[in-house]
Parts: sequence; C-alpha cells; structure tokens
Amino acid sequence: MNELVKYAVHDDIAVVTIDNPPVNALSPGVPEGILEGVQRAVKDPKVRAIVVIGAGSTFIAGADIREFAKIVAGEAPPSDLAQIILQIEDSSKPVVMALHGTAFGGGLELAMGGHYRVISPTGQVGQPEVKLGLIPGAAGTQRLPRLAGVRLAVEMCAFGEPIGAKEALAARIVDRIIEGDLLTGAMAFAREISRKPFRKVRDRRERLTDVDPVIFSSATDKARATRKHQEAPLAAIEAVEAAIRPFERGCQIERQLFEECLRSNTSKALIHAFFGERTVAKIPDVPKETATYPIRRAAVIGAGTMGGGIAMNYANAGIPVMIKETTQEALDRGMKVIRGNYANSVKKERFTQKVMDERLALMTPQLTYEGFEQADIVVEAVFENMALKKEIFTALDGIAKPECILATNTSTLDIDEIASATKRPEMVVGHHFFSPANVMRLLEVVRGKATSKEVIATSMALGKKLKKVAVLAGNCRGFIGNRMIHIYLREAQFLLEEGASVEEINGALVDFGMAMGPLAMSDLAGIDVGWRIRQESKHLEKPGVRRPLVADKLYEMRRYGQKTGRGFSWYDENRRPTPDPEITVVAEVAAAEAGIARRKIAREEILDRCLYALVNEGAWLLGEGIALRAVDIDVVYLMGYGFPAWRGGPMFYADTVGLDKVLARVEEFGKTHGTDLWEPAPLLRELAAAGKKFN
Ligand code: 3H9
Repeated sequence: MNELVKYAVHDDIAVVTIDNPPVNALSPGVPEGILEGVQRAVKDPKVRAIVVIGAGSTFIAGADIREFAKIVAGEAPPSDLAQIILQIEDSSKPVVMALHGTAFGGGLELAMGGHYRVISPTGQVGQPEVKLGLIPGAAGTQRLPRLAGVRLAVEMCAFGEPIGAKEALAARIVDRIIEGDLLTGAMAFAREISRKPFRKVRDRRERLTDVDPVIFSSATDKARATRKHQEAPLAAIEAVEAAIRPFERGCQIERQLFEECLRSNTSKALIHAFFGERTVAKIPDVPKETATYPIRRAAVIGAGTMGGGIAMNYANAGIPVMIKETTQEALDRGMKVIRGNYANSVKKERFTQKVMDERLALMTPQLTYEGFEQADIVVEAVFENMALKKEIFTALDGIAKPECILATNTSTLDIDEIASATKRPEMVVGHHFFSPANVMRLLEVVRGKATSKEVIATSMALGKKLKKVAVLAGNCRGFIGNRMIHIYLREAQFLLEEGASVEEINGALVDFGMAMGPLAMSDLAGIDVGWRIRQESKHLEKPGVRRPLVADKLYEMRRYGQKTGRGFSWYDENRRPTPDPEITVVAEVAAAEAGIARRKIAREEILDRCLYALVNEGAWLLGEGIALRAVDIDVVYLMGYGFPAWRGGPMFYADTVGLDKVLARVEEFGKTHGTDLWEPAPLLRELAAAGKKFN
C-alpha cells in the first residue's frame, strides 16, 4: 500500500480508504493503491467483502486534473485508470463503493467498477468532464448507461450536471442510501451481500435494449443549441451511443474520443478557467493566515440598480443589510425592484416564498445613517461622481466604527482619492460588482495604496461568502475589467465609423463566442451611463488623438440603449434588436467629422481589432502590476464580460494564437491608426521576442 490509500480489516470486511486531500483526486498512486488493497483483500481468507471509501469530506472528485497537461506534453504516461477499474471489477470478492461528498468523473467511473454502491444522503454523483472540455475516459460512458439507462447517461455525460443521492438511487446508480455513519452502514451492507452472487456492471445489458434513437438526436440538438463551439458534449453523446455495442468496442470508441478532446484547445482553455477561478483567491503578499474582520452587519448606500443588487447579495448570504437612499421615492423604487427580483425567483421555483420573506426581513430600507455605527462594512453604490463619493466617505468616516470596512462600488474612479476623504484610508477598498449584481459572479476587489492586508483578506473571503469570484485589482482608471473594455468598445465604435455595420461588429464577436457583441453591450449597459463616465474623464483626453464620436451623438439623440428602445440598434418591447438605418447616417456624420474615409471592413479585422485591443491593454495592466497574473485578467473576462470559457479568457486566447502574431497585428494597427491608440505593451514585446506566453 502507499501513503495515499490505507488498508484495514474489520473482522470479515476489508476497508480500503483513499486519503488524498483535499478532494481525493485520482493522482498517480491512488488507483494503484486501491487495486492493491482489493487484491490484498482477495488473498486474505478472513475477508468476505471489500469496502472502498474516501477519507475527509468526499469520495473521489475525479481524475487529477493537473495531470492532463503533463500527459498532453508527453511528460506523463496516459492514464491506465480504465485498466485498473477492470481489474477491480474482476475481484472474486464483492466490492462495495461507499460514496459521500462528490463522486465525480473518474471517481464515479471507479465506483461503477465496484459490484455495489452505497451513498450518504448528501452525496452526489456526476460525470462533469464536459465542463473541462473532456468526456469520461475510464468507461464512464459505457458503465453509466448499463446502470442508469441511456437517457440519463446521455444527460449526465453530455451536460455534466451531477445528481443527488435520491435520484441516483432511483436511477439504480447506487444500491442504498446510508443514513448515519457511512463506513458502519457500508460494512453492514457488505456483510449482507457477501454471500450472494454478484455481477460486473460491464456484463449488464438489460438497459441497453430497445434504445430510442431520439434520445441521441434530441441531446445532439440541445448540445448544438446550448454548447455552441464545444466538441466534448457531442463526443460524449457519441460515446454513450457506442455503449450499445460490445463493451470492449464501446471502450475503444470512448478512448479515442477522450484523446481527441484532451488535445483540444477547448479543453486546455476550460481547465485553465477551472484552475483560474481558484488561483485568483491566492494573493502572494496576503497569506492565507492573514486576520480577517467579522462581517455580521452590512450597509449599502444607494438603492439603484447596483445598490439594490449588492444588498440582495448580503441578504442572500444571511447578512442583515441597511439600504440608504436620499428620497423616499428612490428608496421605494429600489425596494420594489428587489421585491420584484425575489418574486421572480420564487415564481421560477429557485427558492420558496418563505426564503424570500426571510431575505427581505434582513433588509432595512432607510433615509438616514441611523444604525451605520454598527455596520462592519458599508458599500457605497451611488453614481460615478467623485465629489459626491468623497462627500459620502467623509460622512461615513465620522459615523462608522474604526474597524468598519468602507467599500466603494465605483467602476472607474480613483480609490486613493476617495480614501483621502477619510482619516482611515487603510479601511477603504473598492468592491466593484457587475450588473446585475445579484446575478453576475465577478467581484473586483480594488486595492488602494493604503488598503490594509486585513481589509483585502476580508474582502476576498467575503466574496466567497457572497458566492462571487473575487479578483484583486490595483488602483487605476477602470481597474482591470473596465480599463480593458474601454479600449475594446473604442475599437468597436471606430469600426462602425470606418464602415462596418452594427450587425457585422456584434455578429463577428458573437460568432467568436462572446455572450453579446460590443455595441449590444453598450446598449445594455446604457449609452447614458457611458456618457456620464466620459464626462468624469474629459480631463484625461489627449488633444489631437482620435476618439469615438458615435456614442456621444446617440446620447445627444437620447438614444440611451435598451432602456429607451433605441441605441446602436432598435429594440422591441421584448428587447429584441433590429437594425436601424439611422445609425449608418450617424456613423457617416461621425466619420466625416473625424476625417475618416469609410470602407468595407473584413470580419477578421473586426475580431483582431476588438480582441487584440483587450490583449494589449491586458499586457499593459500586467506590466503595471494592476493585475497580479494573466489568469486574473482571464477570470475577470470570463466571469464579468461574457468572454467564452472555452477560449480561456483574452490572455489565454492570445497565447493560443501566438504572441508574435498578436504583436505583429498590434504593430500593424499602430502604423495605420497611430501609436497613441496602438502602442504595444512592453510585456507583449518581451514575451513575443522570447517565444513565451502570458500564462
Ligand atoms: C476526470 O475525472 C476524467 C476521467 O474521466 C478519467 C480520465 C482517464 N484534480 O473547488 P475547490 C482542487 S476529469 C485536481 O476549491 P469545493 C482545487 O483546485 C475530473 N485538483 O473545492 C482546489 O485546489 P486549491 C472530473 C482538484 O469544495 C481544491 O481541490 N472531476 C480537483 O468548492 C479544492 O477544490 C471534476 O471535474 C481535481 N479533480 O469544490 C470535478 N478537484 O485549494 C472538479 C478539485 O489548491 N472539481 N481540485 O485551490 C470540482 O468540481 C470541485 O473541486 C468540487 C469541490 C465540487 C469537487
């Protein structure tokens, strides 16, 4: 045995315990250790049955995802998990797999190599490989349909959602739910079945007869509609379909499809995104042990779209929250929106009316600062105006207790200047939520020059509690996300002025995989919002440097986007866009004013200008230390800006293109449009010259 798997015998039952924290992943040595345990038990005449169980909080969360990159690079041998599972299944004594926590991916595959499975009531089983751009690679697509039937197997393998214990029992994936201590229950179960004949899952065929072919065609339609651009869901369907063939042949087909997925850029990107989401929590100079402030009571200033959404996050996490507005009318309007959002969730059965009532009861709408002295955190969420924000922070400084965190939801403004309105700049931090704040998972935590490590550690931990992915950003105009998006939207508008249509620009980016096109994004966010932000930054404009003119013209025409039914597009009552010929006229006027000759613009140029604008600005941010790592930028874009996860984020995408190619294009744009707009970031030059990548 090895240190990852323990072996013990309790009377007539052998217990093989996997102990590879934190999630008992099948790292090298784990499958081998389990097999060794089973073989040792088979040889022990005292043993009648074998229980395999996980130590800690879970059974096995899957293959060790870190190994895949090594396998692809030829630095590690291909997984022999499938072979090991076959050998476990060949055991002459019955093997009972005892599941708790998450039996996912290779974990479920290994569990299906046992002759029985028991599960604790809160346990879950799943084949989530598609979320990593993979398919099950150790016969999961072959054994799962034999246990659960083809319909559920297709659903689980192609779409990756796990199921709970009850559903797993009903589907016959598990044989019993064990209430109480899992090991005790699993051993009792093992004794019960130890004298009965048992079967290998791979020999079962009864659920593979008369399979309705519509199962596969409708799953394919669903995958094409909801997982556009992704190969793995279709490969998973094909692999499950192969289960109808003899087991060995099905396994061969699965292996080949798994190998293809493993080598795809999609899989590399999704794995990058998986680890990225976890990496961003790690801040080199703020160690895990840093003390945090308890957050038991919160306050939000402003009950508008952002303030209301932020307050909902606190209430959803069970934290009482005061919501302050300046007029009763604004307060009532804000609370009405909150109640409407909650009621909508109840209608959609996301939670019950009781939960809604409990959450609303945690909210205190008010017009004064009464009670703010008790708050552990105050989040200011008023509109983007420095003078107003400073006024609020000065007031807060006089009211809040010394250990209260003073957060601003500004999306662009200087945190240090806001902090300068207080005598405690170390307690001031940016908490930049994304709209709608109750839905979007990104939280940019912005570090001012004086922000204390404890405030950062608390903010990052609070993010997790609010079910957000918190990314740390340095202080600069727009931080990570908006500083980059500003350049991206600038290029989208320039392209419009130069001759591309709104539909060509939006369409190119949507085809690339963005959740929406850049001009559609402006319409959603509000042309008026962008205009107001520009007013605050007029002093930063460089004379003689071209700037987009279209959005200002739309603002003057009161075309504020979706909210007024007109922006870059025309919107019907269901907010569906249709082209508006008037925009061409606006673009022509803007082009004439800017002295630009309009021309036909190729799709490739639309993509490169918008995407490399992001990449080059991202490289500037990295060089300046505003973003800690390229992956932080990627996560910001995946979580907050609708960048497709299967492309891994803008920096990862640039890596897949090749930084030399990206640089060449940036230089070309610099020659055509001026280096004031397109100056290659020094880091981009440096990495491209060295043949390196951002990630
Ligand atoms: C597969 O199985 C392929 C097979 O078909 C066989 C092929 C031959 N490997 O998420 P957390 C780390 S593919 C390595 O924060 P939670 C994670 O990075 C796999 N590491 O905890 C983190 O590390 P750190 C199929 C892993 O409680 C720590 O564990 N399985 C793995 O919020 C804690 O993770 C999946 O796709 C792994 N498999 O959520 C499941 N899993 O502390 C992937 C986690 O250094 N995992 N880590 O940042 C998950 O979905 C969640 O981690 C889980 C726990 C729900 C299990």
